[in-house]
Amino acid sequence: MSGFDVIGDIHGHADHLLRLLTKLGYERGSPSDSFAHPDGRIVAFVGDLINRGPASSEVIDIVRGMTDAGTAFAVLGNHEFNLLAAAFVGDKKVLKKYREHLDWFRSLPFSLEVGGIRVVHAVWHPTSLAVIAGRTCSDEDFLRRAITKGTPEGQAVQTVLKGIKVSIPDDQVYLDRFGIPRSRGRIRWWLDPRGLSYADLLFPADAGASAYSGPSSADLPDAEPYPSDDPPVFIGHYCLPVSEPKVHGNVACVDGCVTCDGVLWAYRYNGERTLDPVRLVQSD
Ligand SMILES: [Mn+2]
Repeated sequence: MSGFDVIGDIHGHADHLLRLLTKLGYERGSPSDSFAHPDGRIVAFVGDLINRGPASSEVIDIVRGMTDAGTAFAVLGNHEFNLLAAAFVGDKKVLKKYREHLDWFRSLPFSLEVGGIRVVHAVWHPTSLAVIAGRTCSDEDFLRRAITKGTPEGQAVQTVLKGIKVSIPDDQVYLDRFGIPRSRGRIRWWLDPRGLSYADLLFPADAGASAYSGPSSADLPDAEPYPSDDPPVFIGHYCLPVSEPKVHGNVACVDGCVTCDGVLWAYRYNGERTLDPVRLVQSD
């Protein structure tokens, strides 16, 4: 089997993507001019190709070129989904540069299971994935339901693309990396939350979180811990600081927040069942 290189949220930073692909050994080929690896390796993109950075169009061109050529897969991120939701309701603020790509975004899957790995933007959540199995936003009726609050499809998409959140006690409310106060925090969804403190559970780690108190099971009715013998799963989404561990057994988050820290991350996967942080690669 040739391996996979899983690349984190790019958010319009085409320069980092180009440097990372080159570092990983991908080369621009002919005649398609898209990137391919001489050993047949395949890239898996975890979603959130767009917004924040200066060159979203160039990022889309590179990723589309690779998926068209069969040298990459991509799943949908919450930024692409929000764009599709805005376009669907006719929001005039949808940027012109994205309009020609809407049908392609609509065709992207929410999750992938290929070659022994699983890829999803935020949470591998079996109950939610069962609700949206085989569906994409190309299905207009599905998209309408997915952007409607209170529908099973809407709830499933929220969980899979945005994470599972827990309310944080008032005295632990914190400012996130963008300076936004957070009274709810994303959790390490792969863990069994029973008996864990807020410090154990919040992802990324939150310096203000209590190591002595944690949520009750009733606060986390949606938690579905990830079995340690299930296939490796790769996620993006969590905007992890450089110092935050990214590999947790058979779960790896490759989103190191290229916008905040100027680093785009990848994981070089070669068939191992337990993931190893030495296989993480950073853009230079
Ligand atoms: Mn993101």
